[in-house]
Amino acid sequence: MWVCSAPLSRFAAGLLCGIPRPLIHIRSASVAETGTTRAYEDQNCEVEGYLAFSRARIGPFFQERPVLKNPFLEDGLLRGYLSRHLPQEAVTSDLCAFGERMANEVDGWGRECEVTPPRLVHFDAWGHRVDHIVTSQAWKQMKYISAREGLVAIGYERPFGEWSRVYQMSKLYLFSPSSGLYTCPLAMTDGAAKVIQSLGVSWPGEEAYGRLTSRQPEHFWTSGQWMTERRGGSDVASGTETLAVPQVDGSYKLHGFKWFTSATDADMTLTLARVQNRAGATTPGSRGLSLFYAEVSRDQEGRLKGIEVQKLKDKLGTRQMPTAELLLDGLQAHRLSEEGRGVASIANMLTITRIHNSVSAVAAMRRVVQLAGDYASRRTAFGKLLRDHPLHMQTLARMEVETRGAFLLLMDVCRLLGREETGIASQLETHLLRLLTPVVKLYTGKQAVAVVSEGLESFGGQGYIEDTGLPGLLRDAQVLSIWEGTTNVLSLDVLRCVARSSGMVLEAFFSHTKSLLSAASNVPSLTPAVKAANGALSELGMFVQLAAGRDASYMELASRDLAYSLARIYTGALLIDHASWKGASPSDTYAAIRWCEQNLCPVATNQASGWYDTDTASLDTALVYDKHSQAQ
Ligand code: MFK
Repeated sequence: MWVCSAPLSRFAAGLLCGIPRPLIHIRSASVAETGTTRAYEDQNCEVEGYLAFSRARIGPFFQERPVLKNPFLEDGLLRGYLSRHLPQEAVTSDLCAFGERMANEVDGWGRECEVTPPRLVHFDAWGHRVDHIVTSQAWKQMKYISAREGLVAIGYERPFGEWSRVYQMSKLYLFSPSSGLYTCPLAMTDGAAKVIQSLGVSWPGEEAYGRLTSRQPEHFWTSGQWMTERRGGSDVASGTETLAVPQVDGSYKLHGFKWFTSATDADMTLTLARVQNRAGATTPGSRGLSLFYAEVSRDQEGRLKGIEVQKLKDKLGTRQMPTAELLLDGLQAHRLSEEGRGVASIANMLTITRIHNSVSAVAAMRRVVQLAGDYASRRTAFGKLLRDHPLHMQTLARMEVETRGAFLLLMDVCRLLGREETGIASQLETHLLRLLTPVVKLYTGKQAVAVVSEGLESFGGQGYIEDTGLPGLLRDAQVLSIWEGTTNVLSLDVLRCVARSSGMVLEAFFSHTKSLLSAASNVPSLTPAVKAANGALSELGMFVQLAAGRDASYMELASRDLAYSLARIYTGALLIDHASWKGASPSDTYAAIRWCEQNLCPVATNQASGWYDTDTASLDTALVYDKHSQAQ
């Protein structure tokens, strides 16, 4: 207990020696006794004889901290969505217990992963090259819990049939913000299992598949996804230099340089390389790439076989996770795909990792909204709690609307994935899944940065302080729009799938969105939202008609706005659909209305303003490189 003693008072007074003495009067118990901010404020009254900045004057200063509560119980939309679509008691009780673990146990490990980042030991004490990536105990715990909780396994055991992916991703969504970025290796592990499964589970991938989908921690493996080389990560077709040299036993030796490899402590990897023919020649471009499987192992001396870890990357965020530059110097590997079918074969992995990316994005938004809401119920400013300031609540409500929309978009893609994997997806649903996978990834990746940034601001200066754990949320969010395809690369992927399907993916989009909206058209409270979404859908239809006659550069300039329009309109329809469900809350309706008040179809608006016209590209370039100054 902190008390003001008379001797201390006299000592302090003696030290002052002529300096004007502040007046402090202590009339209440200490903060530690009462535990309230109010009591602390009462202390800052007047008492004679204290130094301006002595301990007694400053007091045991503290602010209320936001408390992480069970993220399952705190998330009304998640629980509403599940009670509508997957109401099984086994799911609810598992997610509730898992959420409890997040709040009481796992979140602390996640913090430990952040403050104890991995390090690379190149040589042992005797000069032997070992290339050990040393990770924290907490990081290892994450691997253990991932296996035990079936965070990958659920997607393959399929305990709830077509809804198993929704269940798995809901669990990952609870795990992600507390996981110390362990969701990254899990994304790649899930993606690798999916690729092996899609190519047929047989040698050499058979054992790996069993391990990737195992619930036994000692058996469980994680996988890498080594795609990015020195010449860049987006243009895989021309950037991949790694050579695959055939061996007499049918295996290959890989020689190349992987420039970004995430979670490099993985047990195995999938990677792309160019098969060298007998004359030493390779096929350029995408058609020269094949998909390989390699295990990461050590020789008897402890050296990595066929791999040298050049360095660990020094990154803005995701510091919990080892990201390395690797020299592949004769790494033994097995070809999984047909020759030249590498990109098409790894595309299954990209679909899965892009959905995982969206899980992390939406989970980051949800986490910051939850913490900000909790803080607003504790923190007083200008004489009242933050939650009693309407402008503050408006800001949090806008974040909440973004988060809800993103959540429903994500879950719908998980639903579609589950239907496709269980063989019950219609042609329309298969098209929707192909179209919406890049859309959900690019849109939620961007939203996450905006919402998490706004969330940090809602804590005032504390949001900028490292040991609150809050800045890490923003740093980690920033990668979500970069890896697994940047916003622009994914916007072009949207165009590519429209073209390759001869527009069928768009037809599926229009058809399904219309049916969602017409099902809700008899709900009076949703009328403004339905009207806005229908209007935006018509605008999009007109844009598509007009764009049919335009050249590739017009479409390229429109592609990002097109992807945003698809995301906003479809999400609006999902919010409306959810709000029209009989178990929905008034807040579900309010969120749907608020979402649909924004510009749902920016591609139509910007098209009308001439943003994609022929001369725009050169004007954009001139603007970016403008060196003209009035002063010259
Ligand atoms: C929190 C968790 C987050 C996850 C953590 C993961 C950490 C890992 C970090 C990384 O590894 S980041 C690096 C990830 N790299 C990328 O995402 C690459 C970005 N670039 C692209 O996505 C390009 O669009 C692509 C490399 C795919 C373009 O390559 P190509 O060779 O020009 O593609 P092309 O010729 O259009 O398509 C080749 C085949 O693939 C076609 O099949 P077919 O030959 O049968 O017609 C395409 O249909 C198919 N394909 C391409 N993209 C596809 C696809 N299929 C399905 N979905 C797609 N998205």
